[in-house]
Amino acid sequence: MFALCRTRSLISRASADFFSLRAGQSLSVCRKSSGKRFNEPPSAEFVARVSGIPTMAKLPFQETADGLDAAFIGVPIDTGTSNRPGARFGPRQIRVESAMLRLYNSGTRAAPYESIMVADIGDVNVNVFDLKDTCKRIREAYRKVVATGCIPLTMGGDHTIAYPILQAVAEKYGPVGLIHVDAHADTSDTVLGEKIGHGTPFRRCVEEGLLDCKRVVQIGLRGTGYAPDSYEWSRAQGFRVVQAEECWYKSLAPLMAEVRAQMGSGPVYLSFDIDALDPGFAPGTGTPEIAGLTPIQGVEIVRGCRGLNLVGCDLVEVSPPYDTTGNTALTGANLLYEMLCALPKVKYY
Ligand SMILES: [Mn+2]
Repeated sequence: MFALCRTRSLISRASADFFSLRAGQSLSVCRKSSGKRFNEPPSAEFVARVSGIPTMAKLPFQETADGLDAAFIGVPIDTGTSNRPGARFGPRQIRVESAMLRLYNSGTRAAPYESIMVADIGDVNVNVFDLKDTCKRIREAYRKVVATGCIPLTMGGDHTIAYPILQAVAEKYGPVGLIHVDAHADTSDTVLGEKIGHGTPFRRCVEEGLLDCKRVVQIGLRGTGYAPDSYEWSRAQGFRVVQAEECWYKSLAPLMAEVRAQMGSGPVYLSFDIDALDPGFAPGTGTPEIAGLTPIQGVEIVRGCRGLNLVGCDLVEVSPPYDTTGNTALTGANLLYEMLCALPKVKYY
């Protein structure tokens, strides 16, 4: 199911002495080799950032979600993309740019690696020739991940993937609340006659009863549409729609207080399309729209999810071929780290 080098932690442990690492330090620090209770990334004080096989945040790799509270998972597809391709390379580039992530969140004093067990469990083995088969593969892979209560932190991949992920999540938890951050509503019925694609996932989710529609918010929507009110369908379902114009010039911390009240104590899924951010900050994406959110507002949204019963998160639509500086993947990696910090049970100082 998940494909990555199974011998990675063995290699890094065996090579630790060879590369004169300090006792207890290896290219990734896993519980077994370090004597620590939880996995944690190695410090760049002792292990060069550019060394090792790039896993998310330089965490240990393992093949399944067994024993994990949260798992980083890649879903490398872009067959559902309507414009610029390239998101299939998103998980790899996010992992590469994540090498800068350190242990503690200096802004919030979160210490995720002191209280929950997290690892990178590789990628879903997608079918790049068949989107429907890919959706089936994703659903089956995520069923196994969520079965034990592990929270998936997904690196996309285009936004199609949110549909099969939410199928697996709702099967476990029932209809979930959704915090959907995006330039687009992604609620089209069909695109070019197709029901499955990155413009349709949340329409399919509603049709299948996967969402608790009174607990859905869409933030950052903007751009041109096919009707005067592009978000009429969303509102008709009971979603709260917060268009980008309502976000301009202001902190989103007050909005997130309202969102927390809307979500209550029920299960919540966070789906963050990187195109919610302005393409000046995050140009490496499939369907950019101008006048979007700032990275600060993106961080405020994710930090504002702390205290919610988050059961899954994704960061989708990073397209490395259009990301000439790496800043889009870097931003994605940092938002994923912020998602990790927002999870239940994470310790804060
Ligand atoms: Mn989207």
